Amino acid sequence: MMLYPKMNETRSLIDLSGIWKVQIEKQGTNIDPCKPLQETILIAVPASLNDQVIDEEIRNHVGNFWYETELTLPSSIFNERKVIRFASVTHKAIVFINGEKVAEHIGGFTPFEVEIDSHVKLGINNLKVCVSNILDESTLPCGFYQEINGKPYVTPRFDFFNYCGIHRPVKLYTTNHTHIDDIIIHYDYKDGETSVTPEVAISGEYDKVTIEIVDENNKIVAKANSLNESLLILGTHLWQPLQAYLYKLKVSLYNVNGNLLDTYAEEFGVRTVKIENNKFYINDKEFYFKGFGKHEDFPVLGKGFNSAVTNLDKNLMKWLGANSFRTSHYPYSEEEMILADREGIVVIDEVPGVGLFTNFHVDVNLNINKDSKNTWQTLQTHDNHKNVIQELVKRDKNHACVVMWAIANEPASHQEGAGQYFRPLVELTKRLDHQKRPVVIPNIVNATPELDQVTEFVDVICLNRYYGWYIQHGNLDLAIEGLRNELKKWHEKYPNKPIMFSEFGADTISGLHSLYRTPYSEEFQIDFYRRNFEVLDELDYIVGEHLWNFADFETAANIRRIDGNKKGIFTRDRRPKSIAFELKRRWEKL
Ligand code: GCB
Repeated sequence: MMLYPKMNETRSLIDLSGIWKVQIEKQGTNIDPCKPLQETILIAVPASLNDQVIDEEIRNHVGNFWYETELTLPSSIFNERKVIRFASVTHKAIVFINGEKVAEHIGGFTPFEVEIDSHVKLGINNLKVCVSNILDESTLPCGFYQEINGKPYVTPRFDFFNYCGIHRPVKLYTTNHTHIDDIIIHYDYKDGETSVTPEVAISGEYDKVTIEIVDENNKIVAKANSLNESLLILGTHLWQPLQAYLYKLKVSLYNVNGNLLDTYAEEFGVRTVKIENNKFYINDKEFYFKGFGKHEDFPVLGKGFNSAVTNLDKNLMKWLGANSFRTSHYPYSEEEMILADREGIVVIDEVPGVGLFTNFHVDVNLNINKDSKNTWQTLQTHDNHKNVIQELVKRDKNHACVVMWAIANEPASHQEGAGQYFRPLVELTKRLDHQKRPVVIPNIVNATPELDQVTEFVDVICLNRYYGWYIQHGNLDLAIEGLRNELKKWHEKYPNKPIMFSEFGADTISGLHSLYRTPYSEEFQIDFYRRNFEVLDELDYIVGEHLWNFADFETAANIRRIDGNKKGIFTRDRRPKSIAFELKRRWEKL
């Protein structure tokens, strides 16, 4: 159901990127999807809408944005099965073709698609997408929704700008009426041999199927003529961190005359993941995570996909000697995952399970609902949470780069009910994932070893910790003492679980220098990491360090956020702060 769209012998692909029209649905207006939109502005797709306009009201509009374009179908593809696929629309989308509703999707970071044959005609068709950016206590991410004087407001319970729009490519692809819906690549590796058992979902009639595994030289290394056979790769080239090797598994369907009906080649890498005695292993070698929590965030584009930015980020990570990142705090573009596969970059793949703490606000003094009840009695996110896990595992299951799933970030895991909320979600993730990869829930500082109720279910203890910044601000001696104490407690409680830093960092204004090495200066950022690294290097049960953040990023207006979050190792436009060179020296040695 969710294969990445590709062009090949049997499939055509049309990219609908470009300039679309958008009408902002003002309060009290009623937009008729059968009629052309009124008072439209021009907006580029894919990209966030917010930073393309010079209009504060549009940038901060809460509600619906109606997108419109022409969907022109040439006769060369008209008799094929036609599917329109949205790689992501943030956060909710309702799709209309020629005025008729054809699809609806909730969740701003995973793809959805719909077959459109019964709704389209040859030539020009009208395509509209009603995009909503509303977040509330049932959505992921989770926001606080209220109406003041009849006007809607969303206060994010998370620390990044609530960008919206059609963020990733919209594509039309065709297949034969008989087609391959999905491929799950099960494999079992032992002593150089890999037994591959593909699970293929097919719609329609066919007479013959072939499955081939092709290596990087396009040489067929294994072949089968039925869906029930396993294929054997001899002398397997393993997918290794920073030394990727990718095979292709190619499924082809034929009719009785030997005509090719459909074919699809899915890339995959062979690697194993294991946790034993508080160590993390990839291919039976100890693995130490060096890298970042990131964001999809760039000037002008907002959260829009851009292949050059994605590629630059990957090159910057490699330049520093990083080997991994976490898709904080939502699934990233499929193209970024494909790139990570190809370059051997290890990924912790995160769902948009952020904001699950009703008392959370970036500025503690501005806490929107101080007297709110227990998080788990207040939120109604469980159904959407199951959905985002399902959609992410479905999308990313075959990626070699994915070694762990993060099913939330900083939930109120110290509050009563967290265990009941998360236990079934951890189980669901493992049930859905054919590789049973480890599951993590990056932990918030409030959820101390004494109070936390979810760590027993997770495989690696991921800590987001800001000793020296939010705790003992500016006093690094006391900070690392606190850090040492806390780590000791976690380790005593869970001696067999590895611990990693999934976030730690300090806001740093690029170009700000201080003889006294004070907070916000580039010198302080260096000291902050030096002292934190000192602690990490002492402890052999620590399996990784993900710095917060790869780059500065945009947030909502806030007294603690002057032009966004400045904890980047790079600025928002990817210039290095001084720490970058220090980090490069450390990671190249580690
Ligand atoms: C966190 C959050 C992250 C924030 C970061 C910060 O713990 O997980 O989303 O941006 O702290 O900088 O405060």
